[in-house]
Amino acid sequence: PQPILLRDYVVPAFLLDRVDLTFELDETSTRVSSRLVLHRNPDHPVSDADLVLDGHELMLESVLLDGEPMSTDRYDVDDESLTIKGLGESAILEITTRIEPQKNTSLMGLYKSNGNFFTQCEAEGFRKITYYLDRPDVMTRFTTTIIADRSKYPVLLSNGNRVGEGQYDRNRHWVKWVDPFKKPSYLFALVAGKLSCLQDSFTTRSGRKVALEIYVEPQDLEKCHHAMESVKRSMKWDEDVYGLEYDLDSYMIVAVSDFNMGAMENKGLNIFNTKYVLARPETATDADYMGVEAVIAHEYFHNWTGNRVTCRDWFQLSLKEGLTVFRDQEFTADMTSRAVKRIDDVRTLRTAQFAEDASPMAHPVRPDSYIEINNFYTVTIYEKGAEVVRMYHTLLGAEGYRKGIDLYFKRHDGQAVTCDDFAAAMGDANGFDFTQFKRWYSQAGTPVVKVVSQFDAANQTYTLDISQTCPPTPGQPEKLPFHIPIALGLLDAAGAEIPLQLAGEASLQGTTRVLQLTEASQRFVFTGISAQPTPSLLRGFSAPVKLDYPWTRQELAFLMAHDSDSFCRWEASHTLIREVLLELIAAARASETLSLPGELVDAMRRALLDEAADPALIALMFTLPAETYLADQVDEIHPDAIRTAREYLRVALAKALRSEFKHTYARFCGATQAYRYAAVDIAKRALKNVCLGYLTSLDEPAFIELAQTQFQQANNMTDSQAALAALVELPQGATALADFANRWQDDPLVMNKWFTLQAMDKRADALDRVRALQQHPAFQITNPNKVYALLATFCSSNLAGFHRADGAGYAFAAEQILVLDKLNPQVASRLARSFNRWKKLEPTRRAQAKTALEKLAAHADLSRDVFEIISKNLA
Ligand code: HT7
Ligand code: ZN
Repeated sequence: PQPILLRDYVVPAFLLDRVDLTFELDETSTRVSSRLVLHRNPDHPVSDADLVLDGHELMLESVLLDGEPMSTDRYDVDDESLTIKGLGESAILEITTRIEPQKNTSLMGLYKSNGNFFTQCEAEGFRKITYYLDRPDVMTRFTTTIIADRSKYPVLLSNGNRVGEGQYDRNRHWVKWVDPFKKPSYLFALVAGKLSCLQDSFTTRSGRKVALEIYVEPQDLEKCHHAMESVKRSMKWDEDVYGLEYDLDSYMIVAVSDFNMGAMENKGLNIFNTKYVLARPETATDADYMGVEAVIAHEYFHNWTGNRVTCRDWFQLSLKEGLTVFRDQEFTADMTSRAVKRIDDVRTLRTAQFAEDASPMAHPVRPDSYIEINNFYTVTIYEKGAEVVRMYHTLLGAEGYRKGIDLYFKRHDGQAVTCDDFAAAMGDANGFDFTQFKRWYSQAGTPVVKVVSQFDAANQTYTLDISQTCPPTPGQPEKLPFHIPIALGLLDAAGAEIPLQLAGEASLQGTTRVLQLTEASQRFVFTGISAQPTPSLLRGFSAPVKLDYPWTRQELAFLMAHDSDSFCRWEASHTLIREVLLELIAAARASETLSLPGELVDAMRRALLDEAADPALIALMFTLPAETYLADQVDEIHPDAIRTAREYLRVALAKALRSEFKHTYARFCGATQAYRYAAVDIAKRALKNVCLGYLTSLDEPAFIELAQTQFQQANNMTDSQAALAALVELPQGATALADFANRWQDDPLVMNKWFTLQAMDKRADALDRVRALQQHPAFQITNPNKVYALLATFCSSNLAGFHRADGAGYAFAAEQILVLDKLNPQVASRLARSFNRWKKLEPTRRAQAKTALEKLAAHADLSRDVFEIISKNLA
């Protein structure tokens, strides 16, 4: 397959005035009739260009031009397109195709799930429904009529407003929808089936009443209340913070259990993975509740950042995704705890995105080529893209950022635009030059920022020499300096913030400063500093970089206790633990005796006993970095050494702080009796369950009993899952797992947790367990959630299990990838990414991984999705 290049972008040859669609849904095949009203685009460089409509896996029945059947010599059809030659300035085309949704396992286009019909059109799924200009810069108004059996499909939904309905023939009914807003095809949606609806309403600040409807399978209706509250909170927040109101009369959400991603922002008709809609305390954890709220917000926010203003082409994907993730992150920060949210996001960024940036799949936030666009819904586009938007906010301040956003909507409402257009609006609204800053869009890789400090007592100055480098990434051997905002503060010996003044400034300017690093290296001199301070650097994680500063362990412990920036307090603990773990990994590799440094124990003890601190923050301090994150910190990956070191630290901390963990567990044990989804309660549960995890690692009967009691008595899934996780690898685990499965066998989302816990099993036979679990009646390979819960978790997160010394993990992954590739290439390609670290493995495993990759590459009929991942890994 040939890559698509950004530099080849050409405006469309034709534009659409309107499109009318009619769907006749049926069990064996669906007929789709489309009426396209089109005209030539005066901006296209070729004045008599052919009309090339995208289409894939369609059966063409007829083509009419201006009401007359077209003779077959006036058009060409191949696997990817329908080409119509010799059109004039304008035309009306009527095209009828047949498709077979019941055979569609890719979950792109129109497909069936549990007997109901759903669509997924982003990025290029609409071409699996009908021939069309399936590109985001072709925006038009859609009218959709759906005809279907009334008893099997009582609910018929599409975008916009319902304008008519009636009986079509004896068994079939119809509903007609009109979407008043121009949109690209990727935002089209259709749903048909037996669904129940939770209804509510929201009155916008200008006084319009919007009907809110959540559609789910009937048994799930009672699990939708949290989602509904989340919709209302999102609508209110977008009005308050961005001044943006909802624009249709109704906002519909439909939940589906077979879905490749989290959710989809189709205009007025969002389609969601059930995982991000359904929640009640007994079945959903605190993390699930937060996930529902965040994804609902994310999709709702897309109504403006994505739908009203969309992307010109798919290279600009981060224009809508990075911006919308930043918006949902800030929403969650406002709804819960800002510090905890920031730490969570930074952990994701470091664990997943920094890893991607260091892998053969590294790409810029605005890629300049791709083979399969579905492979570019990545942590780089989403999470690093959000960091880029956050940096505009940091550089401009809240007010300047809002001015830029307002100008962006004023200029581009109803348009399909680029990341450059966004940067221009931000710059023009504030008189700020973002020329260099835009390198964040074009250069891949994680910059390393090195800081060297010097205190001069005689002159009372404190000097920071800050330099930046960025490692090479595929196709980009050399990088130019980035424009990096570095927020920092200085603490005096008592832990108080020092007011800051840079040389050349007339006055003190606050205690947190944002320095702008634009050169390869720069010097910043603070004046009026009378004693050696402790620097608190990269406050709030002000840029997506790796920071290199030689703090001593004492300084890190000091920052943990005193920094006024909560993120940096946590960061200090993380740095301390990472350093200790890296030493332990080296010792484990050398088969030396492992030992726990006293400074770490003391600092962690102080943190645990600090009753004034937010328990959520303490819980995060005690959450050890993931094995995969540690794998990215070493030059050569020895999975067993990483596991040995991490497990040693866990048990050693448990032994050293046994009574403190016991005391803290008891402190919070009864503190959250009746379940409430509230930040204070979530924090208490988090710390209590962290303590339980450490205590059970001691393998003492009293603590195992504690976990068993919690497991049996829990009235919420957070506590139940935490207790099960604590037990799962112990002899008592088998009974607990069986009880859990027995209770929840009919709840697919809960069973996903059961699969995930077992996929993470640290015992040597994890692979055999995973293989056995594939035979469990609750596992279906056609359901993406199940594949992610069991197979992807094992291959991507169980470091030592997947990277077994005998290579069996690689052979297993390769076998599953081939099976999945025939069913659902997107899911197969996600699994293929488990090989992304292979070049850093120790030699034996590296050779085995390479063999597995080469065997995969030898299959001539791989999908573009899997081909791209495998070929880039082998390049
Ligand atoms: N914008 C949505 C992307 C999406 C998607 C992409 C490819 C294949 C399936 C998909 N489902 C959803 C999700 C979002 O970012 O909001
Ligand atoms: Zn999105």
